[in-house]
Amino acid sequence: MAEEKRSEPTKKTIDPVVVEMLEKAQDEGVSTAFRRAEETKPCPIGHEGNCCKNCFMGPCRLVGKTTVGICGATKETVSARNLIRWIAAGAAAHSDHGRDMAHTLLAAATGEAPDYQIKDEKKLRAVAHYLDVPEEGRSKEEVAVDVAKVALGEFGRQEGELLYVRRAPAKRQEIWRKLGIVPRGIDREVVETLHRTHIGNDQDAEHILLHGLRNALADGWGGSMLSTDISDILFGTPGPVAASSNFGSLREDEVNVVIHGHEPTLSELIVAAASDPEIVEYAKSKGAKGINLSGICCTANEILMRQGVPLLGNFLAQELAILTGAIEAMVVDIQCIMQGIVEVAENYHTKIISTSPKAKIAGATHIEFDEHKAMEIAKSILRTAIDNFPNRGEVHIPDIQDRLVAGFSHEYIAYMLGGSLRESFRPLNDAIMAGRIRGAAGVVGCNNPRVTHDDPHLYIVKELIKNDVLVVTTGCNAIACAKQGLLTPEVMDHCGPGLREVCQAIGIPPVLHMGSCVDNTRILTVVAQSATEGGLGEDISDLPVAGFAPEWMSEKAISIGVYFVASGVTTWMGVGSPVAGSAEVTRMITEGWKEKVGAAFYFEPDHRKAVEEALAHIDAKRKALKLEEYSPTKYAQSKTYLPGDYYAPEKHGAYSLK
Ligand code: XCC
Ligand code: SF4
Repeated sequence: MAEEKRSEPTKKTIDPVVVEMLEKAQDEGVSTAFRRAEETKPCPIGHEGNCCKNCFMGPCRLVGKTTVGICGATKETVSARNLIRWIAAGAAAHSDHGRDMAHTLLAAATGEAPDYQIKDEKKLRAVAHYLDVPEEGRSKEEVAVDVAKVALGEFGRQEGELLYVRRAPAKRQEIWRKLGIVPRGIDREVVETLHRTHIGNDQDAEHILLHGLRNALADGWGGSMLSTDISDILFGTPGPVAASSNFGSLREDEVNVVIHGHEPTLSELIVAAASDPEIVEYAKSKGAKGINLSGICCTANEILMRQGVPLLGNFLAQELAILTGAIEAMVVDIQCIMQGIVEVAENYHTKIISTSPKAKIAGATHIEFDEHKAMEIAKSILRTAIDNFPNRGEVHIPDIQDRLVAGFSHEYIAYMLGGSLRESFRPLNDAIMAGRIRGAAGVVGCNNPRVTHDDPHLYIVKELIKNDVLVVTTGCNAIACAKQGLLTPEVMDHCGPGLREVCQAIGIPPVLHMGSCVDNTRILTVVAQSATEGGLGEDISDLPVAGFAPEWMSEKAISIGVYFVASGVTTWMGVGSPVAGSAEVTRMITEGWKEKVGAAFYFEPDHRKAVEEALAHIDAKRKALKLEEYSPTKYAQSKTYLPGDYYAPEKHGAYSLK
């Protein structure tokens, strides 16, 4: 090992915990994604979208003198096809998750899954209205059965329009109808993408990309939105909750169970089971003080928002968490689970427990989840973790944690703005119109070891709030923000004066944690309601807003980015461009989509430039609306900020925060 070249962790991340753990990984010769990213350079041909492997005459690499594939497909065709296949995969992942939520709702409502209840009846009845399900005078179970069935029908719908399309502003719907990109059925659009991109089919890049927009809309205004809604019905619509983040949330004297993946279905029950007296007693019988839960990726965001369970870390922390030697079990469900965790876990006592019938990992322990016996399975998972506690070796837990406030559903934001009697987005629109808030931005998405971990995420969020732009965040960006204290009241000090004043008056932080990746649809709802509230034009594309995915890597991130754009929000993706090989496709998704749907899809690896461009974009939108020109010195020069204005952990109860 001594011969091996050491890399400098401080160049790989801005998170001190990650630095500490990367040092440990090097000391112990454990391979992580950070190291593998150093060793495995991206294939330059595929990186730019110039490789087609859609048939076995190829794969065709369109580089140098080769400008077309064996079948004659051009760079434009290949590049566009590759991009929309990513959309299909991303939309499929989100939507299949949504489908499972609908199945769980149906099973809960018919009594077949007795461990689940309808926790949020108000939300159920609201969703029933969107889905044309009669609800007056009917029991919540009756309504839920129909809501679940209609939701499931949306996946298999063959004709017409997805019902949720009507939740978009009228003008937006018109744009979609004129272009012929209103999604007809969730599954149908995914299948059609695969069909169109099969050899010898759709070979007009512009036409291919149009369907890409439709497929992404089927995710945003279909599968993902249903997923968020049904999760809220089953587990409650989130409201503010205080918790902690980072590896300091692990406990040396307790059984540490880490929940990782995307679905709340099982993890909600693990949270409940962890405080079951019988389970706690069992943990004590093995020498532990109790059970300590924490989460990674979006399962973490889900159970943070509703249960206050601490966020351990984001995507790139999954392998490093195991290196602490303190984790008895990492329970994974679906999506963003690196196969690498199994190999890392072989060096420690940690058990990787896979649970989804859709996702087994070679070498992991599989305890398959079944919603009909959910609690029983949750308990058996916890017992397996407890049994593993005596096998612990040396433990190294970095002593760093931060506090956070999360749980800003769009319902809660509306309530917060107007109170329970007149929930509305009026005050937000007014603040933007007056220039107190310059605009708003959604900053979301993954980690990618091709860039300095968390650096683009944090830079962009900090720059935006400094410039009076309100930030909403989800996914791994939300976790990055949490770990660096950006979801705390102190962050008010980094805000522009106007934004600070508004946040104090309403009692919100300037960076609002809105949930998991599927919850990006909460952002769609906010922009849709803001656009229809009045004063800021008539359509989402009129709003002074922007989207960012600074460290994206997943196909889901592409689908999210494209449904933002298709909905009218110009979006900046970081890292690099998967269509760089085709100037023509690059033009089509920027200038071309701006003409078609009123928003552009940019890939900008320089995050400083991305923020500058987005601020200019926000100002241009303000100007088009004839709003007052934004001035950073106009408001709130008296510095009246009272720390702790909105932060009241004793009111919301913090899970395991000691
Ligand atoms: Fe996965 Fe949702 Fe990306 Fe994080 S952000 S790496 S997709 S966990 Ni959605
Ligand atoms: Fe090559 Fe065409 Fe086959 Fe793609 S579809 S691999 S470009 S021959």
